[in-house]
Amino acid sequence: MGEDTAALTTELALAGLPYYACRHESAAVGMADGYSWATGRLGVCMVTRGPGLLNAVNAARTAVRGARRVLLLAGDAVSAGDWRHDYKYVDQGPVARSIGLEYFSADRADAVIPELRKAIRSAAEGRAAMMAIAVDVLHGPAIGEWQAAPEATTRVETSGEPSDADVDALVDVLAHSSRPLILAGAGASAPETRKLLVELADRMGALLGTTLKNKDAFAGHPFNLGVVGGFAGDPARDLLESFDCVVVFGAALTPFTTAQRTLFRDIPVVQIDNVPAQLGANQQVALGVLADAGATARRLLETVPEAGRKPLHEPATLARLQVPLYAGPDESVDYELDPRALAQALDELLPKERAVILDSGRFMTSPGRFVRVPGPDYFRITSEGGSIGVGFAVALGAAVGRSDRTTVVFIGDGGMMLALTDLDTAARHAIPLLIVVMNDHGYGAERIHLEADGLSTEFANFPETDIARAAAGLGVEAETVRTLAELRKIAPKLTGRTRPLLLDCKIRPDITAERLRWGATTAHVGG
Ligand SMILES: Cc1ncc(C[n+]2csc(CCOP(=O)(O)OP(=O)(O)O)c2C)c(N)n1
Ligand SMILES: [Mg+2]
Repeated sequence: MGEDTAALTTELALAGLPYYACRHESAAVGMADGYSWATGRLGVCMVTRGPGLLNAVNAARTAVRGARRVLLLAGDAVSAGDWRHDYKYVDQGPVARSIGLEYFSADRADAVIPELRKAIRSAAEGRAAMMAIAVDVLHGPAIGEWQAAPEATTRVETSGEPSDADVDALVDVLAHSSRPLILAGAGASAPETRKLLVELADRMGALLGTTLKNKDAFAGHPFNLGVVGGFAGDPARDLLESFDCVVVFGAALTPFTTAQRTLFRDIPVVQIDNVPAQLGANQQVALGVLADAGATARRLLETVPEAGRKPLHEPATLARLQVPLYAGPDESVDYELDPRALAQALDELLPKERAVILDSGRFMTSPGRFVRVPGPDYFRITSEGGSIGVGFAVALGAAVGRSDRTTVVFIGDGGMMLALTDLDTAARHAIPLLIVVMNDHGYGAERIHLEADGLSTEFANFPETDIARAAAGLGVEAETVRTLAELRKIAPKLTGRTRPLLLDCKIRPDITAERLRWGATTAHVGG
């Protein structure tokens, strides 16, 4: 709230609009983002002009980069006047545009409705938008009448069929392969497409892998290899070099998926995508097919003959897919956990119907690799804008939007210290978010860079912070966890929650789940 938005906020809340009052403006935007991600609906947030907007930009950048359906409302300086003595004055348009927000504003009452309609349309189509209304207009009489809200046109896959020539070329490549991998990205995440890809894998003798964005799309299927790339689990790590061909459906083959371009260098890569710029953009491909993932899978099912030999479907190979995602040792000590073993234990203990959201930092690899979700709609990383701390609010918003499932956020101690303020929001609104702090008392990601530079990590380390007590002080039930035995003891608290719970998990700063690379080195790639 500010002098500009206080009356509007109050009137909207009194009119019955669901209202969640955050403390930090960045959290307001993050919550709108998370709500929209979890529900597919528009997420609306409101901040005060000037400093409120400046506080909001970090999460707004994340929403822009993630193409989220977010509408940010704010006040603006009076429509005409001398702003030299207005401390809150900021030229908001350039600020908003510089981070990629679509900017709309009204300095007259009759401009409010038309501009707001444009802003809503933009946001609903995934171009996060800001609408600023001058203070005097906000406090003055309304002009015009609101018609039904503009239709939110969600992006749908087009019906792009592959050409006959492309289908022939594809069939030809596949004829030379006996150990194929089907790799499905976000462009192949529609349930119908997933079903077709499963049938195709069966026909071709292929295994089924996904990008991180499409994590666990094939969860539970015997051919499921899991995530391919730096965030692969241990079963995939052992098998990823045994393929002789990769067919990529709806994925951009980013360095995340190719583990910094260490994967698939010596085998034919076929890429199918309905975005022309995506084909071959990140990695050279033997064949690029401009078409929809689903349409192409359907055509292949009509044309590709049943494979004679299916070595990848032999029991010995399929058994290797069943080993735990983390198959290494538990190197916990009695006061600090091995983050890999912690993630694995939480995978077992968290309610099955769980949405997992990751804040950013070195810790991400453990929950990212070893905690499973029911499907891709249940998993989100929040590094789109490169910020730490934003994921906490995204998770709060997601938990508000989908009370039918458990929402869990994994966050580092650095990110949590930035987001601490809005633990109060979680408590006040009784948002049943599970917060897992991966606490290595420092900036683990920076330690990696400093070590690589041969420098001391002294200034990336912090003395131990008692985050559990800080959380309790803000009204959030919290536990400090130093051992797996302690975790198991409090496990009953993880289910059936009606209020937030924070676990301050003390982890070893000297251990991390490696982000995988193949070939010369398996060293962690810090980012
Ligand atoms: C807002 C912001 N500040 C700083 C950074 C730089 N940064 C990236 S990762 C990281 C470490 C975060 O520490 P923590 O949340 O504890 O995660 P860890 O790497 O220790 O697992 C920092 C400071 C950033 N990306 N965003
Ligand atoms: Mg840390």
